[in-house]
Amino acid sequence: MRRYMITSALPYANGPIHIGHLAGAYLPADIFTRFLRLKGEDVIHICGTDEHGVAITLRAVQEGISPKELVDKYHERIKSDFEKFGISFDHFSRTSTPLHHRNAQNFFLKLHDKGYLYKRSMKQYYDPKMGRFLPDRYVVGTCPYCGYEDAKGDQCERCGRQIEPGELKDPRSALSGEPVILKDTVHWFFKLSDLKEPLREYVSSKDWKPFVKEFALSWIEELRDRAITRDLEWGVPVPLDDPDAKGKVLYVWFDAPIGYISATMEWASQVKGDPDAWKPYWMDPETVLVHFIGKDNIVFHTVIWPAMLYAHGDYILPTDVPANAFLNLQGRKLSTSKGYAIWADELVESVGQDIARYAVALYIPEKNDSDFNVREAFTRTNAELVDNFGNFAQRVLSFINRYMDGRVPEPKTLTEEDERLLKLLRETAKRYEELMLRYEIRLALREAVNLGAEANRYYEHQAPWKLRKGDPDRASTVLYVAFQILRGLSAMFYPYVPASVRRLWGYMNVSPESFSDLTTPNPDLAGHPIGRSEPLYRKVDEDKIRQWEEELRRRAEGREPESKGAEPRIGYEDFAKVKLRVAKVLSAERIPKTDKLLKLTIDLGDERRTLVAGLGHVYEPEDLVGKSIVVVANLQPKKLRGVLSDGMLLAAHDEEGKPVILTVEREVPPGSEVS
Ligand code: B3M
Ligand code: ZN
Repeated sequence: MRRYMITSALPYANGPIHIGHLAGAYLPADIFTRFLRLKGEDVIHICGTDEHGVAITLRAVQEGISPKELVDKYHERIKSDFEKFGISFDHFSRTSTPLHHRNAQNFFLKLHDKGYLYKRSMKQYYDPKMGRFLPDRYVVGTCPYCGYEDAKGDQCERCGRQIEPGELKDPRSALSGEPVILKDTVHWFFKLSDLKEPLREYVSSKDWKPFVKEFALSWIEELRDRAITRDLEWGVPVPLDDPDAKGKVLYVWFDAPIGYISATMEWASQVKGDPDAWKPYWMDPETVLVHFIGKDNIVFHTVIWPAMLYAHGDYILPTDVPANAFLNLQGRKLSTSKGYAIWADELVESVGQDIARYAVALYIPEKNDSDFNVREAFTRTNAELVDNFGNFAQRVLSFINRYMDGRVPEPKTLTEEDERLLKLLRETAKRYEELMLRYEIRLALREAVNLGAEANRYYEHQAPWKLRKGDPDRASTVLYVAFQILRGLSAMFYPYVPASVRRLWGYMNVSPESFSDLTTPNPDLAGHPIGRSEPLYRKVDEDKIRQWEEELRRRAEGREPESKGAEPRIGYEDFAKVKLRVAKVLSAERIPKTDKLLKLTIDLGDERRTLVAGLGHVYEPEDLVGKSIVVVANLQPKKLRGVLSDGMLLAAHDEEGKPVILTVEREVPPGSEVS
């Protein structure tokens, strides 16, 4: 048994979780972890919300609430998003806890005491209007190289050059739009340049994904000391008795990864009930420490965090950092701020947890950016999960229930074809396992799907429903083999679609044994009683796929949401433009040569008006006289059959479309407002 410490990047507590987050880190981490658990390894998967940093404070300003209110809100939301998606953390914490603040401060002090930190004065952009220092990327100005006028303070998006503080011309604040100044401030720097050698050695020794390793190595070559404190009120205060430390907090990327350790400590005391239980996970060199992250976090996890751990000295360094590239959606970049995403919760509500997980798992951007296309995603899920795996399960179990007394039959003579299939199961499981351990989560799934397809072909070809009468022994053998394969498939599908496989295990009456048990054909299963089964999945139908396509087009174009029935909603302001009033009908007559139109004279309190209404086929003119009706009083007048209609009467329409006029429930004076 090996010990694994698995982490997923701590999401910023400033927005809900969407499929880009899930595909980039949480889903592959969950699949990997579930696989290890099923293998019987000692594994914990830790996560939590990242609640500090400028991104949080700015979002709080935008939402008009305090940073504390913001992180409380999104901590809960994110936690529930993950639960809905079936991401099974052993513990989900947050970085605003007192325990974490203490840990981050102690970590800082340890590096300080060991001489890895030094204080230095530097110039930094300052927004006099907002009264705050600004991170470089919140400053815009003219690029000194290419003259681009909207260059960011750290990099020009047009020419791609890095820009040092002070180089930007006419710098302005991206927040207030006002000119910014460079102001002196003091910060603590981490002597990363001293650690080049050990870091290079560390990364070189690793068998990481090539793009991760190359990225880390090239970064190490350019390694410079970095400020690890910031001028901000929100965060972990710098724990030094130094007047310069006042008003300063630890840089969010310094405290956040320490959050992995804090969360594990919390798990130890709160979940395990043993406050020391976290130690082997972070201190024993035998532990496999794995960080699942998106590619924008590579440098922090492969260079800076290992440097922090190395400098600290008490902890192990990451064993592997299986970073993923980015997920796009219908060919476009996802964007939380622009609302262009599929959110975790709505996807699960729409298609169910396992269909959602499967669809996203198909697009884990393991090597390159990938593009989630709803039609393709659901079509493939329908074919691979519902038709291939789900149907096979249902066919085998219902056949056993119906014709074999609900017991896995005794095999008679195994044919070459039967043996081939059982062998294929063992071989597939082996390849699956190897791929999984290399984080080739998509390829591992291919193995399972291919075996499922092979099993369906076998079943179809053997056609036990035909053998049942003429050759019952043969039918028994086929069902025996099919059940063994199904059991193996269940283990391989489990990490991807855990809830439905748990249901399946219930139907099969097998307890979730280990991966290797489940994927090894077991002769003792002959005679094993199974339970009633139900179909595992429902397909995503064409209507739903179209709805998603339309909805995503709408989001891409930034159009307002439309209610069910495609009715666009209006705001109250729009409604308030319509002036509705009660009117009394003074007289009514038919307009000659029409069969529907009536000309009404109405009393609006302070004025009389004429209006034309298409009621003549339902109402006699005299029925209307004296009635209090409701009219739109501020409609543009319009001529109908030569009569100017100045207003419009409201009527409901019955089952046959015939008008039924609106009246008031109690008499009110003519002209009364309706709203
Ligand atoms: N919160 C960045 C991100 O969500 C950051 C990850 C922290 S992991 C220690 O992309
Ligand atoms: Zn430029």
